[in-house]
Amino acid sequence: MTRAVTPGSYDPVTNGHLDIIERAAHLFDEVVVAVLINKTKKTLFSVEERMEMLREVTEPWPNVRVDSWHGLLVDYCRENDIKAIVKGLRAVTDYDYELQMAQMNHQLTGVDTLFMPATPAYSFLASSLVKEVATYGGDVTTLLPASIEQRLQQRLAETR
Ligand code: COD
Repeated sequence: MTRAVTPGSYDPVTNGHLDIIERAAHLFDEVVVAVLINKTKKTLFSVEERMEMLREVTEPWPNVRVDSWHGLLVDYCRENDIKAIVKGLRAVTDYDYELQMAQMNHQLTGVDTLFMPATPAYSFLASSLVKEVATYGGDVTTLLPASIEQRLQQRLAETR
């Protein structure tokens, strides 16, 4: 069985993330979408909320499951017999950072990272930008699944 992981913060999941997850689901027998827990990073949604949203929007793909992890990604891969990390690349700026992580991860355990070019329509898309635009009333309806957009608006209203 070929198994890959698509790690991220997913705070919240965007159409850009989903595009990569769907494409990975067509290439691997199983794809694990792993919410990586970084206690120093302040998030809008809890880990459980982010996982719940991911489960909801990845329902169309039966070979996709959602999990969370605190620690090194390479340890998650080792414990779950995962041989490939799949990352989306939006621009050259992503590449610099991602290349360094990919090389470090390979050096640590031999796990490989596969880069998928972002679909041009989503290449400007980042969860942080979506949150910023939505905070100031900008229209983000085309950037997220409808149910996620509703939850984002609700959370922003609660924190105002
Ligand atoms: N189009 C295509 N791909 C996209 C888009 C888009 N519009 N937006 C995001 N992505 C992809 C990128 O590949 C990105 O890496 C991934 O989705 C997740 O994005 P985010 O923003 O949810 O998550 P980040 O960037 O905060 O996540 C970083 C990780 C948690 C993946 C990273 O820090 C990590 O692997 N940490 C694990 C700890 C570890 O092992 N550290 C040592 C590393 S050497």
